[in-house]
Amino acid sequence: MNLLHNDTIVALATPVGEGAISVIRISGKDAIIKTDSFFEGKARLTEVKTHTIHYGNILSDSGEVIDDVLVSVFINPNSYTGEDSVEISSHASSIVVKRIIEELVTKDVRLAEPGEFTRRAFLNGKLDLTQAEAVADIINSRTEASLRGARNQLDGILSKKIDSLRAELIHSTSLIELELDFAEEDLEFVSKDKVLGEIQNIVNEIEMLLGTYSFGRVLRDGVNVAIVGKPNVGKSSLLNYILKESRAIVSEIPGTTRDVIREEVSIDGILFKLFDTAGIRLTDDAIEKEGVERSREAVKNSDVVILIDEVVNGIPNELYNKLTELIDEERIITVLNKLDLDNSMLSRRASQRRIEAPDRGDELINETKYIGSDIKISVKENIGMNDLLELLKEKSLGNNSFTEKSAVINNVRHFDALSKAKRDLEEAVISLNNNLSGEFISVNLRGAEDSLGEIIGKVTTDDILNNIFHNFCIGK
Ligand SMILES: Nc1nc2c(ncn2[C@@H]2O[C@H](COP(=O)(O)OP(=O)(O)OP(=O)(O)O)[C@@H](O)[C@H]2O)c(=O)[nH]1
Ligand SMILES: [Mg+2]
Repeated sequence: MNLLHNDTIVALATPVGEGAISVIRISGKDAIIKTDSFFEGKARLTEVKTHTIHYGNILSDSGEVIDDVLVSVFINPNSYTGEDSVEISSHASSIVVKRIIEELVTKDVRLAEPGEFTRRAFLNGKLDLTQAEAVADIINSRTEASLRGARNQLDGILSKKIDSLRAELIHSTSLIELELDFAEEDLEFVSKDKVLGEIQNIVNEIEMLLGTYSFGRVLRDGVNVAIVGKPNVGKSSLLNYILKESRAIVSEIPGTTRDVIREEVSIDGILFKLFDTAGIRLTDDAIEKEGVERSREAVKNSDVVILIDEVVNGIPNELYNKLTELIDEERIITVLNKLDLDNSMLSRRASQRRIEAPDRGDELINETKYIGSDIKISVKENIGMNDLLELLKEKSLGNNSFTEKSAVINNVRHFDALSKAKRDLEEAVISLNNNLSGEFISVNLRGAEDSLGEIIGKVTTDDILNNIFHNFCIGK
């Protein structure tokens, strides 16, 4: 997509369909004049001040009134895109909207591509790239935490951080290049230690940002949680409890859930995508086998797995080991359910993971077959459920101290660019320590500078832009 940036574009900015109002957005050098050419109101739009609203009729080519509307006028550079822009608020009828846009198209106004308004805002310096990405994140956010995270990015918290790292880097590079200009042979750095310290400092900061990635992703995309275990242990009951509705069928017949059931719920503003799976056991039943296969897939795609069994059984070691082949041990929560059936009810409270004999008859105790659990609960009697939810949040967010107010990265583009910058800087440190020629060091520093610049859009290519704006909706 190689778009002209000075033509005039139009798109519906509000959802398609019936409603109170639709907003049609027009931007580009002829936005005002073209709108004025089919608008009949008290004032000529070409003569009004910026940021004013005007009531009038939109007329068809033949002079028929299509709709009465409010037109907002924004004169460059004081608009979202930085260009002359107009917003027509019409009645929200798909026919009205269609006719207004068609009229504009006959006046050589082009239909906008997805994200083209925001792309222009970026090209005109209204937003940097992380802010443009945040606009898409705000639109897509489905929980309060993801909204706050995106809002903070749009406010420029991440941009400022990257910008200041880049400025520090440019400073170090200039020190090195200054030496290059003066030194003939071996660089006798007056400032070698200083530069090393500066670069190391930037590396540390980058590492910290990289460390926020999983938190940022959780904020933005939510957490995938698979609930797995043997049949009949209460997986679907747990799902229903968390959702606060009887979504999955619960029965005393083992093998009730055959397929993976996927549901979403927001807990404290974080989106959890829950996958209730078919009970895992060896079986000849073809459907059940397929269900078990799907459970495996759900586990592979999850961020956290809840492995559940009954207090009278214990967590089966074999199943636990199988899970660890698919997912990191750190991300498994082991839960023993049906604590209400345990006569002794020894600990009503959550017990931390420890190797313990399962609570079953002496003759069945076999420490190699069972392992201890993170927590004991009863879904039925509501015992330990809050502790379980807390544990789930803790596993999902990790025990880090970031908040939505910290500079946080949440997208793979930022992660890759920062990783590359870090690699370049680490090479520069090695070169410095080995007293290699300043030219080597300078190349690495410049590479890192470009990577940081890519994040905020100081350095950019059409490919990067196309990739980003391609995911936007039309009209944004
Ligand atoms: N006593 C007691 N029964 C429970 C508890 N939680 C679930 N159950 C019962 O255990 C049985 C199985 O529950 P489900 O939630 O269907 O179990 P599941 O793990 O989804 O089973 P499958 O889908 O067959 O793999 C049902 O009769 C539930 O009522 C609990 O905490 N205590
Ligand atoms: Mg079930």
